[in-house]
Amino acid sequence: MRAIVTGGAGFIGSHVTEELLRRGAAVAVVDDFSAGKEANLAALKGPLEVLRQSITDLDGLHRAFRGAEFLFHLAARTSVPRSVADPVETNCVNIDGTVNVLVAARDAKVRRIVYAASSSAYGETPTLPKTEAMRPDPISPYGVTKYVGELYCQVFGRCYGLENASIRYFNVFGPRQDPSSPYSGVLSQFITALLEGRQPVVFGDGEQSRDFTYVSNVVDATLRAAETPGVSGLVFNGGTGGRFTLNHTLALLAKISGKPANPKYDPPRAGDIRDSQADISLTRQMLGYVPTVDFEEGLRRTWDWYKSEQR
Ligand code: UD2
Repeated sequence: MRAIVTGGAGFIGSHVTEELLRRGAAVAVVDDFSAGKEANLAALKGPLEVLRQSITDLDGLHRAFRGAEFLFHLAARTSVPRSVADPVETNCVNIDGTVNVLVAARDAKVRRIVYAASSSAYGETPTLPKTEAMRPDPISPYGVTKYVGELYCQVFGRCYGLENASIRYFNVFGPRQDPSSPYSGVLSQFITALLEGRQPVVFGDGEQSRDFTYVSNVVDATLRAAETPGVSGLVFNGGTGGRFTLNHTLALLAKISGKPANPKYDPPRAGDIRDSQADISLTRQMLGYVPTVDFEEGLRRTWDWYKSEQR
């Protein structure tokens, strides 16, 4: 099997790449290294090709995708606040880039594309947990772009017969998540703050909640979306079904690390959702997905990884 992973040098993409290699696939990573890192791929073993290539360049994608059977599309400008600060850039990469990926996948006769969608598509829809049947109502430019990507995948299925499935990732965390940007995921920020003896910063009152999902769970859901027959055109939640506040998360981290969390509270961020939680019944039923690493275990593994990186 030859698989392409766009964004394969990034946090989640490198874990998808690692698992594909472990299962015997030949993998080509397509990444412009704007957020991806060589270091994320350094320890991976197997037939891996790394192509420095932006998804905003259609000709380059046509060359890169030749001979590909499966395509995992994870390349994106992530981050809600970055999209609020620069909606044009987020739109250009996440929507124009995704259309390029779909055109090149169609022309390369890829068997199926799996798209990394986002829980941000739900916005502030009042009901929890979120089911895929709810009408999306994003409240940030980032959420709009990730939702439009799903629609484009489905439309490429209808218009050109390109098989597709989308997994809406719910606040994924784990080893290799880059903590260094102000736009980095909250758990990478909290953990490195504690390790470096800094105060973690909480935007808002800390009572907002997320379905924090350890990365191996979404990797499993993503590969199932590629290999399960009869799911083309569908969208699945990739979460755990749980929900934890930031305050509770800091208490857990204090317990794991043995260090007091002592957070600093700043004003809330624009575009932020209050609560997020996945209903994973459909993913369970149609893909046979069961999350195997729970939040606390995931936090422990993640803490251990950042600690080992510090040395
Ligand atoms: C959104 C999506 C997520 C993924 C991600 C990609 C939702 C519910 N989730 O994550 O699925 O697509 O975007 O970027 O839309 N925070 C702090 N201190 C910090 C950093 C963040 O308090 O140092 C807060 C932040 O204000 C927010 C929460 O932590 O309330 C989570 O923020 P995040 O950036 O980790 O993820 P989020 O929910 O925007």
